[in-house]
Amino acid sequence: MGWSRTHTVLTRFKLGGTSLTALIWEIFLTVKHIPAHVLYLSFSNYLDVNRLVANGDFETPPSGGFPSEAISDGPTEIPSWSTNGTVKLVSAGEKVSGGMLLIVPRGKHAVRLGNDAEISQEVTVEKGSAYAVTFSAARTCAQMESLNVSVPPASQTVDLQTLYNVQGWDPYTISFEAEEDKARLVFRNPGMEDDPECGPIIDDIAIKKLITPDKPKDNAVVNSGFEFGPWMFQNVSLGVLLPTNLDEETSPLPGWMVESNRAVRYIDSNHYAVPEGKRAVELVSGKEGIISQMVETTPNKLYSLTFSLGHARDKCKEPLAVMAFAGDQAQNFHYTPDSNSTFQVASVNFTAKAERTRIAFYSVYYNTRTDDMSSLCGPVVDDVRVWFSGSSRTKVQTLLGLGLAFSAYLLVLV
Ligand SMILES: [Ca+2]
Repeated sequence: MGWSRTHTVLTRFKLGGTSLTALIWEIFLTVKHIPAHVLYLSFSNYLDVNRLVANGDFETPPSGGFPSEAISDGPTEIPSWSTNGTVKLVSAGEKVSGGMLLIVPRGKHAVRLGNDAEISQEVTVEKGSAYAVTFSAARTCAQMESLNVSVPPASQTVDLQTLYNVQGWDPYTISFEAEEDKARLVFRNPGMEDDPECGPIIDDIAIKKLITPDKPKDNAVVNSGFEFGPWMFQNVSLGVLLPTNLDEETSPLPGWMVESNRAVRYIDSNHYAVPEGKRAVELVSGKEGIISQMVETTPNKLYSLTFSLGHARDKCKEPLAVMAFAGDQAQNFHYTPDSNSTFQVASVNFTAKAERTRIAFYSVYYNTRTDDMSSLCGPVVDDVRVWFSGSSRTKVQTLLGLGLAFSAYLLVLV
């Protein structure tokens, strides 16, 4: 974050803040060299708002007021959004006909999409760049509810059938590559349910430009520590679900693919134990949640795949184990609880057979949390490395050889 932008944020904050916060920021301003991450953390809530698309949280009141407070019964307009079909603004605490309480992920309002209904908005993007869209979704009554998210021509249907946690909603992310400088973001309910009160609820729609990090010299894995990924709300503790990628080219987690029919959870160090950096993945879907990457290799060379295997400290019931694949090698690793650390390092040796080798991970077990016995959880994977193991083995052997020679020399001297 540049200083001028920081200052703008500070000034804006002061305008809306109380005199006490203004005073605190005056003191901050007089202190030079404030680490960027300190300011970033301090303003995380402010930045959250900035990352939402226009009225992405559906808290902007329509001209006639929210339907729960409005007198007229006409169709509701939703500020900043175009709608098609039965789209309703819903409020926290409302009940559907069956008496079921509607779930509003955050704040007081969200939208519900009826049969074949959609909402859309044009967003400004940079042609050729990749973006991740993060949104929260909940199903209402139907078991088979799903949500189609598209940025034409890219389109993806997110299955809302699996409840990943007991709160009844989850943040999800999908990605797209911008073909023009404007993109139309469309959320549609593809379902045709008998009950018109059914249909998915969506909230908190945010967008983030994706950056693919450079591959480090000593590691063939791109985005090896999962630090580059979709937007996460700082004050939401549920992580972000990464559904199946339809397109290998654009992933909300650059470099990685979710190639199975269930999601994996992208987690942050604010709410979970993360082995390295601020982000990692939690394998929450057993064998049905596979994360993979094709890494560049040299045929016939000996490689080592190493990774951190951890516990997210989210009350996940053990045992936790992952199956790790590297080329034709597959090996399972059990997480061993340790009071001093939340993770351990595991490794698989393999000989590359081609110029690209698939590495992949899934959870051996289907785990749930011990407190509610139903929220899905699992082992954490982070800090994935693939490197030549032949060269380092030679080095070790050379060192051992030198050591032996030196010992023999000492013996001769004695
Ligand atoms: Ca990490």
